[in-house]
Amino acid sequence: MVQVHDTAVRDARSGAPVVAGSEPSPAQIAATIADAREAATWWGAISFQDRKARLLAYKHELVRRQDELAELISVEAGKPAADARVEVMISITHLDWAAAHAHRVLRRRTVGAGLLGANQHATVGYEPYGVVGVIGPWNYPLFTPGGSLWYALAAGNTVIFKPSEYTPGVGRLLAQAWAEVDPDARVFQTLTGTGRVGSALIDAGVDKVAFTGSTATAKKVMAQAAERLTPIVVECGGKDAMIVAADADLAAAAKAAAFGSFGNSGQTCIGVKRVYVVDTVADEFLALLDDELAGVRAGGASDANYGPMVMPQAPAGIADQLADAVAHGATVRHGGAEAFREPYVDPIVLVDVPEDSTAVTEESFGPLLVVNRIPDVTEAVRRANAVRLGLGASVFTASRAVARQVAAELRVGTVMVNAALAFMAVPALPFGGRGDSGFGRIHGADGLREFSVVKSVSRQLFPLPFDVMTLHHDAGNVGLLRTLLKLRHGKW
Ligand code: TXE
Repeated sequence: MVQVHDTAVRDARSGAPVVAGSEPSPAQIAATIADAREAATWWGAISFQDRKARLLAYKHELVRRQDELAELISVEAGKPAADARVEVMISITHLDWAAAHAHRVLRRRTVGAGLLGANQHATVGYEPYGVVGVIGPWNYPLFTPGGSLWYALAAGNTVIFKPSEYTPGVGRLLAQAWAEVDPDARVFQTLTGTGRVGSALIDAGVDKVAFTGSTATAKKVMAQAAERLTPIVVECGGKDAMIVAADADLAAAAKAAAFGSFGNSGQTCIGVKRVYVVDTVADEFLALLDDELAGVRAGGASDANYGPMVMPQAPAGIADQLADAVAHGATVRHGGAEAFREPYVDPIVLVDVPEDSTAVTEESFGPLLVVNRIPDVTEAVRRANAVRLGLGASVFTASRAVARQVAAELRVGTVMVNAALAFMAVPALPFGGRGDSGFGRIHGADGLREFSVVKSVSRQLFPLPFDVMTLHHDAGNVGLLRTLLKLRHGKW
């Protein structure tokens, strides 16, 4: 039976609880795992085609319920209606891609056996782990966990989703939609609750954990998973830099910086957090950014530019970074104290911020953007790489050679050229970070393999004329091996 246990669903704008709920007991968590494990035996054993058919039926059910889903995302995550719609569209695109590509990516394939293995037929295949525990954040309550949920299901795993305690309703709807299309609803179950439930899920012995959230929490989750040697993929925060070269399309860069920084109230792990603009075009870029931000305000109306900050303590964190930057000599170009109308925070743009201030070195999970002038792109790359977070980055330039070189030098998982956040629309692109932004990949072929266990098979076709896998070596064989090695790998 589907185990779905609700905590309160609340409106991110008013904080008012929408639906009351309670956390699952340890017994209910154990029962959920047992159900998922039982379902994993058949879900992992059916053909790729059968799984694809069920995933596409699930996709159709989510599309049928898209209005309810978008409304729930808007209420719980405080997003304007249009942003919630975009999130649904992008996430469904990923679900479709995972369903359509799992067979091609994961089917068993023959690999070359080489000279030494000439008598072997060698194949590589990808098998499901079994039960995958997905622990998600609240900022993109569908798109972000979907990057694990869809790919884990398509790889043949059953999933137990533990959504953020700020967005339990979306998690509940996803499980209920599955139950609508699959008689065995144990394939996709949701357990709502706080981090305690996430921790209990790991303790209950899922076969793989997919975590998305803060670096601090990721370290706790990883330490706990280590106790059972449970493999984990970790998607954490970011401090993405946008590099604007002298030959950039400055209007496009300013538009991308505005949306990439302030969309979703800046609560985007791969949002634009720092702009490094070549000083010869900095004034022009800043003037264009001013134009982009003219009249942009946070608000509760469904047509607001962006919504509230979801976490009650988040505005204080942004205020601290603002104060630290100003205290170290930064200039406030937009915002300042008057930007704080909690839970709303209007755009804050700081210019010439010292690189050692917290507004540069730490994640700003809110509407705060740093714009620093730099002498050239080389210095921009150095500064971009100087922080421990390495999720994504973007570079605006007319030169493909410069774009290629900058992309190669940036120590991040995703680089966008002449755009911000564009990767989200390309399901084939794996997504993930380096350093404090985490490790492992979701999305794309790598995302499907992230939720698979590799199994190699070699089948002997005939015995070799000389046997080297023996306890009784023939002196002649040793001499033959010596000659073969020299012939095959020796230096001529
Ligand atoms: O994270 P938290 P939040 C990052 C974003 C920011 C953070 C905000 O950059 O840093 O996430 O999201 C559960 N054992 N990303 O506040 O607090 C908790 O209940 C097990 C990056 O949600 O870390 C929630 O479900 N679980 C991302 C989840 O962990 C625990 C995109 C995350 O909570 C737990 C979005 C514990 N001990 C946000 N403690 C990306 N890279 O894609 C808490 N949880």
